Amino acid sequence: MGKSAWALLIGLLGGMAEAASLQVEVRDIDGKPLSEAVLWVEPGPTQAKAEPALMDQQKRQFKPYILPVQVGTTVSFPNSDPINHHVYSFSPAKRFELRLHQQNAAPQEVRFDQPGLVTLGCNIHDWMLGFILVLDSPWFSQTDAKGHARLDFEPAAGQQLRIWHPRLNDASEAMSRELQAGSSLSWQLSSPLKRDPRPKVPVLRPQGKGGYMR
Ligand SMILES: [Cu+2]
Repeated sequence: MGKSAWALLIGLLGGMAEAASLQVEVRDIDGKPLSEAVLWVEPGPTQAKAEPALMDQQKRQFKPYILPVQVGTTVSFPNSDPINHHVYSFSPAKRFELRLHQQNAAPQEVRFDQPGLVTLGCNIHDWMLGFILVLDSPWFSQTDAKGHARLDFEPAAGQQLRIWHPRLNDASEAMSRELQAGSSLSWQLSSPLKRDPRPKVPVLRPQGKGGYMR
């Protein structure tokens, strides 16, 4: 094969994005599985499809509690409760407020165009707390009840696996790891988890004809 043919072949191979899949298991310092932790690989491609996502209001709580999205994602905020919510964020990555009226009103949408953590609250229900983690990568996943997550990504030099959860002690170990060749990774945290920041949700009290209080 001539020199130019080799160059062409190498060029073709280099251009082929080979997908990899990584199984991650996250455990706390006591070996208990950590669920809902967000894991992602960065850097990722800047241009990738950002699929729409949903942050619902259910039983006077945000659902899901933690929502990872890629930069550029439009998140819709439906209201599944028969009462109003007044959702807000003061986070620098995205400041907004939404008055969500009773069930069946068309959901409102917010586009998240900057990476960062967006903390959600509700002006009517002080205990409501939720997070939208806006990531500069389309390669993310979340741990299940067993602390397991599967990440699909395209390997490249210099990539890191990163983790976020509201109970992680970010002052401690680096919240990122070099990605090593291999298909599974066990990540045991080396410092204790912080307290769960979620305030207690008051017990629902029926009022009148089956409605809620507030
Ligand atoms: Cu509310």
